[in-house]
Amino acid sequence: MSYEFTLRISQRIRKSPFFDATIRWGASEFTVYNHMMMPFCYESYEADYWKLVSNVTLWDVACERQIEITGPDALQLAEYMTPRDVSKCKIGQCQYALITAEDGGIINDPVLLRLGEQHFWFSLADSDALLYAKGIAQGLGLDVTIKEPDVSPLAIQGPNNLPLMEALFGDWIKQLGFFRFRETELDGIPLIVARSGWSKQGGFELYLRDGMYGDQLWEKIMEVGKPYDLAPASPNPIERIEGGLLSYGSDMTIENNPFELHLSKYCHLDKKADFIGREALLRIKAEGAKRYLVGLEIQGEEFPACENHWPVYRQNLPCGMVTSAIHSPRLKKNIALSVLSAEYAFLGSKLEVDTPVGKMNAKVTSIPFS
Ligand code: THG
Repeated sequence: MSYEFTLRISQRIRKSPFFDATIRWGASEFTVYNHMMMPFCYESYEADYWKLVSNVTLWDVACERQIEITGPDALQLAEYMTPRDVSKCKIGQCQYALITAEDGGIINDPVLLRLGEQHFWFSLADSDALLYAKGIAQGLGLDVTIKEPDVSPLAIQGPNNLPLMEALFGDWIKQLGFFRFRETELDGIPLIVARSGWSKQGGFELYLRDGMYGDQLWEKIMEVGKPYDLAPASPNPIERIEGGLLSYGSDMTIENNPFELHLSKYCHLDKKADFIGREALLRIKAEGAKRYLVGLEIQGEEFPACENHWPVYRQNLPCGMVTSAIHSPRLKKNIALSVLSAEYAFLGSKLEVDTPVGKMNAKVTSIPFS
C-alpha cells in the first residue's frame, strides 16, 4: 500500500549521519528501525534488487545501533545475554548471537563484535536491548559500563564488492575472513571494517566511529565507486526473503524460540558460562518445537508487499501465518516466509493463504528459494 501523509521527524525518530546524503542520492522510501529512519527504497524494490544481485550497492544501515559493553565483567554479561559461546569469539571476530529471554523467546538477533578481552558491541536488530542489558547488569551487580557509542554502520553488498573494497582500502581487504573485522581509517575517518552484511550477495560493513563524518564518508565511497557502477540501495526485501534472512519484528519476535526458526546452530546450550534461557531451551529441544518456519510458494497473481501477518489455513483450519511475502522477479513467483504448526511444516505441504487480494493456494518449499 502507499499512503499520502507526513512522518514528523524528531529526537525520538532519529536521523542517521548519512541521512542528507541518502536523500541527495534519491532515497524514496524510509522505514523506522530502532527508533531511527532507514532508507528502504531508492528506484523500486525490483530495480534496487537487480543492482544488488548483479553488481554492488551502498546501504545506510546506521539503524543497526550498537550496545557497547566494557569493564571487568563485560565478557560475563555478554555470555549471560546469549546462548552463543562468546568465549570462542576472538578479538576481531563477529558472531551472530541471539539474545534470549528466560523462556527461550528471542529478544534480539544481533551481530556481536569482540573489540577487546572485555570490550563488546552488540549490533542490534529492532528492539530495545540496551535497556535489557542494563537491567541484567544491575540485577547481577556486574562491574560494566553499558552505553551506545557514536557508531553508524554502512554496508557495501553485492557480488562485485571486492574491486571497490580494494580501491577503498587496499590489498589487505581480500585477506579479511567472513565475520572478521579490522580497525582502520579512510581519509582519516575512523572505521571498523567487517566482512558481513544482511544479504546473501557478499560484502562488507563499515562501522563509522564518528557521526560528524557521515556525509564525507558516503560521498568518498560513491566517488571511488563511480567506475564500479556503485549504486545506493538498502536491505532489500526480495533478496533477503529469497535468501531466507529473517527480519526481527516480522519473522521473529519474543514469541519465537531459536528451534522454531532453525537457529539452534547458533545456540550452544552446553556452553560453560551461565546464560538466560538455558533451561527453557533444553526443554524445548527435548520436547521439539510446536511450530516451524518454512518457505512458501504462493500461486496466483503478484501481490503487494506484506505489511501484516497473513493467516494460513489447511483445509479451512488455521495452522499458522505468513510473516513476510513478496514477488520474486528472478524466480517469477510469489515467495513467503511462514511459521506453521509443526504437523503441517513439511516439504510439499499444501495450504491456503489469506492475502489482501484474496485466498491463494500455497505449498511449502525449501529455503533459500530457488
Ligand atoms: N549487520 C550488523 N548488525 C545487524 C545486522 C547486520 N543487526 C541486525 C540484523 N542485521 C541482525 N540479523 C542478522 C541475521 C543474519 C546475519 C547477520 C545479521 C548473517 N548470517 C549469516 C548467514 O545467514 O549466512 C551467518 C552468520 C554466522 O555464521 O554466524 O550474516 O547485518 N552489523
